[in-house]
Amino acid sequence: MRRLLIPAALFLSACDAPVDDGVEVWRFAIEESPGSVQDAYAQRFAEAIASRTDGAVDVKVYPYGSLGTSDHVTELLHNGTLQLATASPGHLGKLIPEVQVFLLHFLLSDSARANARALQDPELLAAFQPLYREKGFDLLTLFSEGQMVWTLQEPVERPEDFAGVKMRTMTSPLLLAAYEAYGASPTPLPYSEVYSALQLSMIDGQVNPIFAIQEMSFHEVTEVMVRADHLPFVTSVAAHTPFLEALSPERRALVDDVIADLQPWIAKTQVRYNDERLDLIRERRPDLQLLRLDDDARAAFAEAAEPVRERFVDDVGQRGMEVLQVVEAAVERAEDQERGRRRKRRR
Ligand code: 6CS
Repeated sequence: MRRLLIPAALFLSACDAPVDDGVEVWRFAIEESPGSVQDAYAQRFAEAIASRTDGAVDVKVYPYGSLGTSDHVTELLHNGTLQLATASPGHLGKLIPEVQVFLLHFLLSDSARANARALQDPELLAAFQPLYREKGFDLLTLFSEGQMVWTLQEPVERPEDFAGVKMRTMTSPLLLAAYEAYGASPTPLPYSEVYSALQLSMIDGQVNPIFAIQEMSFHEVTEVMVRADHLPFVTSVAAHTPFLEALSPERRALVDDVIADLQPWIAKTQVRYNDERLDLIRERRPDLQLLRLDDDARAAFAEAAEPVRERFVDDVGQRGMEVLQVVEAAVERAEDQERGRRRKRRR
């Protein structure tokens, strides 16, 4: 991990949150820029906490870059410099290998509603909590930021079309296997280096939800966007465990309440962000080719991706197998419940 220069004011001695002029400060770092889905979440969380504590707690949001890369943010959460942070499996998988289950293609649903439901499944959350705890974190929630879309120089309609394509991936090791399964040449890079790597043709493509493609201007250095509904971008919100444990029971309950309240809101907000940003991309790059893979093409990718599940279990071991089963069951339940909801509405 690269060395990080942390602003001196961030150094803390205790696990208690710092107090500034009588106001308790909770530092919440995100892995994205202002205007992103994670920023919307963190700002809304901050507003809710400020209003429900009558201003006694100030949640300060640190956007991507202000504290380094995702790995740096995770390190700062671990040592208690931060109280709260988003931690995405695409990077966090290096520290908690089991979270890489959320990087397996075609495991989650192609329905945003079903994914939102599955990620709140109590059994699923309970399976991950001890894995976070072992590393000194509390898992507060998981949410989807929308289906990831491939941005490429050439169209890809079958797995074979990926042969030799230099794909940027996030830094969790399983992502290499995911793209090698399609015959691509994956290159892990931090988020901040993707635009220049595309511009300099060091990579041919990358994969992210649409709002992120627009926000990071990847559409400027791309010819084709391909939507396969192969994987929603999942993130987690985590807290430094000693910080949570030092909270009064009322404050602890407040955190849980606010997190629960935000869940339906973020599920809708991410859909809106992705829709709006697609319109912006279309406006700014009318020549950009937009491809949506049909069921046949998706089935070919799903088949090519299948062996990566075994690879995940081989690499991660028994606990990998367990979380895979838990996630599969949660997705099945969520899809059933969504089908039931749609049937009821039709009646
Ligand atoms: O691609 C990445 O590295 C990043 N993508 C998103 C949408 N959020 C954070 C993550 O680090």
